[in-house]
Amino acid sequence: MKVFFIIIFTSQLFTSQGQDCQSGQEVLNALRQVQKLLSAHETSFLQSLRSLRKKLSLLQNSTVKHNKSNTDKDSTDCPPPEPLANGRILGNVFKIGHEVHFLCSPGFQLMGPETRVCLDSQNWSGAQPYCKFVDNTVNNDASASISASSSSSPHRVSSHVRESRCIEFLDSTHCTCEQGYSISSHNSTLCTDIDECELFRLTRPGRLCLHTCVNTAGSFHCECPAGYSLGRDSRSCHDIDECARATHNCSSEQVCVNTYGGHRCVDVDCPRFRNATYIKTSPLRCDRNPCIQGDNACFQAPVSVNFHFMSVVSNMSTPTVLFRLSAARILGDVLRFGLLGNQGVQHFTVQRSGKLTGQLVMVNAVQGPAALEVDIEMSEMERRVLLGRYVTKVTVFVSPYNF
Ligand SMILES: *[C@@H]1O[C@H](CO)[C@@H](O)[C@H](O)[C@H]1NC(C)=O
Ligand SMILES: *[C@@H]1O[C@H](CO)[C@@H](O)[C@H](O)[C@H]1NC(C)=O
Ligand SMILES: *[C@@H]1O[C@H](CO)[C@@H](O)[C@H](O)[C@H]1NC(C)=O
Ligand SMILES: *[C@@H]1O[C@H](CO)[C@@H](O)[C@H](O)[C@H]1NC(C)=O
Ligand SMILES: *[C@@H]1O[C@H](CO)[C@@H](O)[C@H](O)[C@H]1NC(C)=O
Ligand SMILES: *[C@@H]1O[C@H](CO)[C@@H](O)[C@H](O)[C@H]1NC(C)=O
Ligand SMILES: *[C@@H]1O[C@H](CO)[C@@H](O)[C@H](O)[C@H]1NC(C)=O
Ligand SMILES: [Ca+2]
Repeated sequence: MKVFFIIIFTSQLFTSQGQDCQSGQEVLNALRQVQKLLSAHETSFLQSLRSLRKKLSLLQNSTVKHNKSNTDKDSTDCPPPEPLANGRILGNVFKIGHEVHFLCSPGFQLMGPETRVCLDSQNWSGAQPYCKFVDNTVNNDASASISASSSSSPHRVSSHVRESRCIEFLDSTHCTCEQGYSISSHNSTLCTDIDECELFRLTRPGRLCLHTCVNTAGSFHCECPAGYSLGRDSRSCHDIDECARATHNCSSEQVCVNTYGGHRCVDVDCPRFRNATYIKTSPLRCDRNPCIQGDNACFQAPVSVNFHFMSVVSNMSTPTVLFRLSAARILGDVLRFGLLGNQGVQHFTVQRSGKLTGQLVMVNAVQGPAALEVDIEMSEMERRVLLGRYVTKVTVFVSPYNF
C-alpha cells in the first residue's frame, strides 16, 4: 500500500514541478527532495516488512510448538489399565481425557467403577474394578423401571454404554444397537443410551412427561412431585386423595381437605359477631343462637355461617365458576348476593345465576401455591327490610402446579 501511494505522489510532483519551473537547479532540488522522501518511505517500508516477517516467524514457531505439544500429548498416556479377570476392557485409547469401560463376563458382577478416565496426572480415575462371581442365572436388573431393552444381552458396560451387535458382510460391517441405544459417535462398536427426555425436548413441542422426565439406561420414565401418583399412561400425574385414603394426620375435630398435591387439616371455628353467639350444627356450619327481642346487633349478625373449602390447580384459566350457592326457600321477596372484603376478594366476583342462586366466579388466574379466602353474603329482603344474612366463608387452596 505504501509503495503505491509513493508512486502516485512522485508523479504528481514531477508534472507540477515541470510545468512551473524551467530552472535546472530547481529541478535538481526537487529531485533531491523526492529522493529523501523515497528513502524515508523505503526505511519505513522495510521496517514494516521486517516486523511482518517477525510476526510470521512467531506464528510459525507457535504452530510448531502446538504440533509439538500435540505429539507430546501422544506420549503422555495413562499406563494401560490392568487386565480385568473374568471380564473385558472396552476402549484402547489411553490418552488424557479418554475413558475406558469395564464389563464382566456373564455370571460375574462388576465391583467398582464402570468407567475410568485418564486424568491429567496420567493416572486413571477411581480404583481398578474387578468381576465378582455371582451365582445367579437370572439376569436381574433391579434398577430398571420400564426398561424397554431386552435383558438378554450378556455384556453390560456402564449402564449407558453397551456393545453393539455387528455383522460383517464381505468388506463392510453393519452394527446395530438394542432399543433405547444408538451407535456411539466415537466408536461404532459401542452403543450409547439415547436421552429420550432431551431428544423430545429438542425435537417436539409439548411435554413427554407432565412433570419430570428421567433418562435411564436404555429407556426413560416420568416422575411426579410428592402427593401425586403416576398415571396409567406413565406420563401424567394424578393427585393422591389423602382424605379419602385416610392417610392424613388430621385430628377428629379437624376437617380434612384434599388439595392438588397434598391435603390440609382445617379447624372450623364459629365466628364472633357483636351480641350474637353461634353453635356448630355440622362440621362445616354454625347457626346463630336465638336473639333477645329488641337486640338489633344480634339480629344484624348472620343467621348462619357456612364453610366451604375447595382446591384448584395453579394458573387455572379464567373466568371459571367455582361453585353455586342457592337458598332452598325464602321468606322475603328479594335475595341479594355480595362479596365481603377478604384477602382473596380481587380474584373473585359473585354473579346471580337464578332467582335463588348465585355463583362464585374466579376472574383472574392465580399462581400457586396460595390459599385465598372470600366471604359470600346472601341477604334476604322483604320490602327493603333485611330479614336475615347468610354468610358462606370460602377458602380456595391453589396447588403449586398446574395439575
Ligand atoms: C523461532 O524459532 C527459531 C528456532 O526454532 C528461533 O531461532 C527464532 O528466534 C524463533 N522466532 C521467534 C520470533 O521466536
Ligand atoms: C503440524 O502437524 C501436521 C500434521 O500433524 C503437519 O501436516 C504440519 O506440517 C505440521 N506443521 C509444522 C509446522 O510442523
Ligand atoms: C471401539 O471399542 C472397541 C471395544 O472396546 C475397541 O476394541 C475398538 O478398538 C474401539 N475403536 C476405536 C476406534 O476406538
Ligand atoms: C499417580 O501415580 C503415581 C505412581 O504411579 C503416584 O505417585 C501419584 O501420586 C499418582 N497421582 C495421583 C494424582 O493419584
Ligand atoms: C403425620 O404425623 C407424623 C408425626 O406427627 C409425621 O411424621 C408425618 O409426616 C405426618 N404425615 C403427614 C402426611 O403429614
Ligand atoms: C347488646 O346486648 C346488650 C345486652 O345483652 C344490650 O344492652 C345492647 O343494647 C345490645 N346492643 C345492641 C346494639 O343491640
Ligand atoms: C398460565 O397460563 C397461560 C395460558 O393459559 C400461559 O400462557 C402462562 O405461561 C401460564 N403461566 C404460568 C406461570 O405457568
Ligand atoms: Ca391430595
